[in-house]
Amino acid sequence: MLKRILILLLLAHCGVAFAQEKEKSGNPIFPGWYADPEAKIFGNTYWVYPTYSAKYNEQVFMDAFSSTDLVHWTKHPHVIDSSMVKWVKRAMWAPAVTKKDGKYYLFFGANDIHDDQKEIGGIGVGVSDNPAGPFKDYLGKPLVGKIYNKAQPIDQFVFKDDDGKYYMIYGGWGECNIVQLNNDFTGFVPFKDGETFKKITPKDYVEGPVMFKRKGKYYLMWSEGGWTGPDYRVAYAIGDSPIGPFKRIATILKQDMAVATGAGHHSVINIPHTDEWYIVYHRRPLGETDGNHRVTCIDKMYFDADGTIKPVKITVEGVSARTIK
Ligand code: FUB
Repeated sequence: MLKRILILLLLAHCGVAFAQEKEKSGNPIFPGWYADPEAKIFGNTYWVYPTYSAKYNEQVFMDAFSSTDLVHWTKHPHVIDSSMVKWVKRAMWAPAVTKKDGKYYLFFGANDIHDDQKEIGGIGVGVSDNPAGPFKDYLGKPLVGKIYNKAQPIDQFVFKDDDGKYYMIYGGWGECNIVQLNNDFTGFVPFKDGETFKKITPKDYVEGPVMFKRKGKYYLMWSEGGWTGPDYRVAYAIGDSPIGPFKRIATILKQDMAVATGAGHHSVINIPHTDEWYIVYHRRPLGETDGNHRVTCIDKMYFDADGTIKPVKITVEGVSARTIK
């Protein structure tokens, strides 16, 4: 009898431990090769929009993932694809999603253009009534189809300032531009000095810009190194306005030889009305060398009292369940 009670107690204990373990997201947060994750909060739901990490000719769609607690994720297949955007042929990269006036806009890079005289491609926009899509082609052509300031038109990020202005920060090939979007996202508003495509490239910038505001300061983050290699990483700067100037401060995300390599191209989420921050990024499992074998992960991001960002500890276990009230 005593033996049976002990076994029951042991099983109950294992059950509790298992349940507690389940309350962590784990890393990666969902299965599959997915990179460049754009994490957003719409209402009480977290959304992640990643690049489908495969050969360029296979990158003709994007999936999205949603969660109400950061632990359990639901896949939304093909929220946008090349059947919805006729000029897209390949290399759909790095979605950036924003909500405005009840509509959801998904900005993406496509076709990996190198010569804007001969190729059609660059940064396009999809629009939907639902964060799960389907996102239809908004313009019928790229929003940015030319190369300005030597920045490849890819890796766009949309930032809304407190005054209601929307900015797009973008650029590959080691150059970063900022533009102010017009009211209906069909074009741009020039800056006060007359410039439309303003170069704000910080030292060592490669691609994957992200901007957010905290305590009145503008944080510009970006990826450095080569995305197919192990030392891909994220660095940042702090400025007093969206156009900077931005002086590189430090690397805050990088490989950990005990956990994963190539940690980079990220986004951040801030739980509304709190100072709780998460970083959502891709990395390569230990031992993987295929450039496209990238997985989407989440960890906590913390600030020091002076506003600088603490180096992120990348983990296997991920983060605890966090619902939004
Ligand atoms: O995923 C395709 C490309 O890889 C992105 O546009 C780059 O930022 C790099 O992450």
